Amino acid sequence: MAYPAPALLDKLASLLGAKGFTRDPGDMAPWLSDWRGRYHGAAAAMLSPATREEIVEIVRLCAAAQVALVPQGGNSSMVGGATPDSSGEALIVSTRRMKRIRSLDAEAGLAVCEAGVILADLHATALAAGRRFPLTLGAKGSATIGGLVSTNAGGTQVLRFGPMRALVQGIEAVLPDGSLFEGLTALRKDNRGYDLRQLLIGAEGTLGIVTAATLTLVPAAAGRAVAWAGVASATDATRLLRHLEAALGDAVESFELVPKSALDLVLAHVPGTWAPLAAAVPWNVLIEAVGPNPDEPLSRALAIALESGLVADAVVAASEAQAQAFWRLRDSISEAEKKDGPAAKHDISVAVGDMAPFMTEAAAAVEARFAGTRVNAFGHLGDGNVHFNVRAPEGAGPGWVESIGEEVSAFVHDLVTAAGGSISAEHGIGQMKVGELARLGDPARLDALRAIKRALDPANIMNPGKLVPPVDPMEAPSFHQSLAQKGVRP
Ligand code: FAD
Ligand code: 2HG
Ligand code: ZN
Repeated sequence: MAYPAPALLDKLASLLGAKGFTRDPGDMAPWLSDWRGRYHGAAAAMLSPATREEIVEIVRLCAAAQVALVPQGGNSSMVGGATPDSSGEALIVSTRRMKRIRSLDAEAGLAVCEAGVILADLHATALAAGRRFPLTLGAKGSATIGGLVSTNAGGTQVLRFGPMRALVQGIEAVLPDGSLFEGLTALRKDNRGYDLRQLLIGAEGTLGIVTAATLTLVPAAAGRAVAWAGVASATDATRLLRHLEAALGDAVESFELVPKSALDLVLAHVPGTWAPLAAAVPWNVLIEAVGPNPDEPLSRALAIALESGLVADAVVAASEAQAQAFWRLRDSISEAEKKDGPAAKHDISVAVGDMAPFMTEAAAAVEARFAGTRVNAFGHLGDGNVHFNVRAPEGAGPGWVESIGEEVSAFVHDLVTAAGGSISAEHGIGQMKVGELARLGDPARLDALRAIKRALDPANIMNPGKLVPPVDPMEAPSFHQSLAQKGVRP
């Protein structure tokens, strides 16, 4: 990879104008570190194009000069996916000026959004048209359509509607040679060979820059009921989900697990929050059901669960404000955990029915092996995906994740792999897990990933160092390399 020559930077500056080009360290600083503050990079410049044509030109120029490009949306990646490396050779390509919803067809249930449209803005626009985009997550105020597509994001409505992959009908993207893939048409049937659209979903910016996407909208919910329930164990939480599904069918849209540890973190660090239940319970679940009048069947189903002893206590939100307060508790867990101190983060999945026993056994094993650590496992239990985060022992310094935390992660990932699960359920690989993917990935899958990357991006200009492990695992950043340097064999 080459450092961009002054002539190239001049060309880009005149192409993009003052609003679209900066090398100012102050302007660039917020975009050079990840949300969790674990990765810090450098860039030769930050480009903020306003149109897809400008992106085509940027990519053509940089492909010819073999200059690395790091696509960036809201920079809310949990795996350092949008943070450039420390060489300072790369150019950030931000979609922050591409915020237009090009069209919204309420009848057809389709919205064509530019890559920089912020998720919460799409929610609001769809709602005003009597529709909704059924994917949401805690970073909805900053995550963009381009970032969500490129990470195949999940969130808290996957239970019913699936992840981004299930909601993207078309994609427009600039490929690594600067050609424009115009695939926005929403075709229900299209068998012209390999599906480039699906290949770009979850590609984490390594196969091109998504400029727009055609997304599915569903009818706005007639009503919603949000409840908070306390249970004795994660196994009881899974039983409660099955009970609610039997009683309410697919009206159950969200079923989020919140352990006491996570609730305590939120109550301690997020002002204006309070516990929904009178007495503390070991595990909480946040439930959302939709339909014409979902309060009544949800309350009835919870009353049956209370009578049978499956649920210790439960409250159905009496107002929209209370419903939002419950969701705030759930959506603030990451922020509270970050304020509290270092944690080794693991976005894992196993088969839905295996998750409760896995969590219990894995938490005991981790806490026994690494004295003082505290497992904080929360999230999308109904999808078999929890964030199995391991908090550092009290008083541990900020370098804990880079030292012991990586050994903890190797330990957790080994357990997940042995259970037939995934080390990345929804956040992607980014730079955080490249080494672990190389260490634990199925060789056939890794070979195919590398072959696809080589075929579409032979010069490796698109988000280098992310997602695709190098052939020699010792070249992988972080994990494997640093563990090996420390003489640790995971
Ligand atoms: P960025 O962080 O900017 O980029 C993410 C990746 O996509 C990078 O690899 C980047 O290079 C690439 N990229 C960005 N834009 C483009 C583009 N236009 N073309 C090609 N590549 C591009 N994720 C979940 O799945 N579920 C959750 O529940 C969830 N909750 C979160 C809660 C919080 C508080 C935070 C901070 C994050 C959460 N995330 C979650 C992670 C993150 O928000 C999502 O992965 C989101 O999809 C990232 O969007 P972004 O616009 O911020 O992308
Ligand atoms: C969530 O579900 C996000 O809240 C973030 O995916 C998880 O902070 C995390 O580990
Ligand atoms: Zn999540």
